[in-house]
Amino acid sequence: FRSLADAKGSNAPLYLQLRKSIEEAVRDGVLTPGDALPSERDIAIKADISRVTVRKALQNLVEQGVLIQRHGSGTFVAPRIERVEQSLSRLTSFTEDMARRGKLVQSVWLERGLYVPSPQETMVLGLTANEMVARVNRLRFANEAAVAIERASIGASLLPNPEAVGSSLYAALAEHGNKPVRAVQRISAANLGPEDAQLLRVPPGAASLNIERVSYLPSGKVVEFTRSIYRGDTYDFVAELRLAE
Ligand code: 16G
Repeated sequence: FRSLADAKGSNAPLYLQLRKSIEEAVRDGVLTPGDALPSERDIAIKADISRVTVRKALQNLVEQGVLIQRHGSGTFVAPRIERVEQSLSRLTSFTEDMARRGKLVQSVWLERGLYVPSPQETMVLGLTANEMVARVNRLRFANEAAVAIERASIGASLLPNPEAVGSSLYAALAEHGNKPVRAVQRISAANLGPEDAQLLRVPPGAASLNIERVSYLPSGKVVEFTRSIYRGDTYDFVAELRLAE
């Protein structure tokens, strides 16, 4: 960061100069994923600029997904996003997919509990009169990188206690004998709004793949209606196609 002191006098605002020098250090491999940055105070002293300026530059880089902040332990270079190939011909859960790839799965709860269903949930899930809906909304991580936002709705008769869902929704459904065996998915491209972008640690407007999944029990009853938002720079969906007869 010393070079910043030398660069003083350049026209660009100081926080942008600091941002650029950190971006270059990451790009050139001087700083690698997982590396801890010095404290705000140390950077401010070394670069001879105010802490407010340092904070602004770091916050900017957190918003851009270059850095991550962990409460209490500091600022780190964000984990590298590795693209994932995902089959479109097998019905699997996020936990199963990531475990197969040897990735660490983590989730942060956004919302979980029993709610009065929306008309769309009632229709898609075929809820009975007065049946509540279990909502299991999560931000999902693979190897510490936020990769997807998932909002799952399940009829309360199939998942009466959403609070008890542990790390895997499908495992919780299996415990009730309600694991889906078939699903229909719709995939569409979109651009992330500011809130979802912030959750996924990418700039607003970044590309996403939005996936709706409706899954079924062997009886044909709908189990799950899930809206997922995947980072556009993370997933390749792959399917095997056969010649139409
Ligand atoms: C997958 C499914 C999602 C399902 C979740 C269960 C897609 C697009 N979505 O992410 O519908 O709810 O797996 O994962 O594939 P879990 O058992 O790890 O909670």
